[in-house]
Amino acid sequence: MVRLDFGSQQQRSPQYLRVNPKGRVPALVTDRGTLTETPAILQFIAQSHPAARLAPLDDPFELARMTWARRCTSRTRTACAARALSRVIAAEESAA
Ligand SMILES: N[C@@H](CCC(=O)N[C@@H](CS)C(=O)NCC(=O)O)C(=O)O
Repeated sequence: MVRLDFGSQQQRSPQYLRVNPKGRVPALVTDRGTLTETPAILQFIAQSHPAARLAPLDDPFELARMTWARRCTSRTRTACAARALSRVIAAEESAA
């Protein structure tokens, strides 16, 4: 995980703009490409780690409802992504 310092505008640095040309966080670099929108990142994490039970993957309606709710709560999305990622990292570290 890489933390950016907004105070020094690191989100606009040439290095970060190569990761996310929009200059916004979060961004998740995966083996298949980079995701730059929080709902997509959350869904990717949840589907990549089903055992962590981060989303109702077995209920298409509930998953759709949750995805829409995430889009509507713009201020909390980044915090949700960080929390979900932390849970996955913690679970993987304790399994290692
Ligand atoms: N549509 C993006 C929005 C992300 C976003 O606005 N992130 C804010 C932080 S909460 C940001 O990076 N701001 C930096 C800036 O505006 O310079 C998403 O859903 O992830």
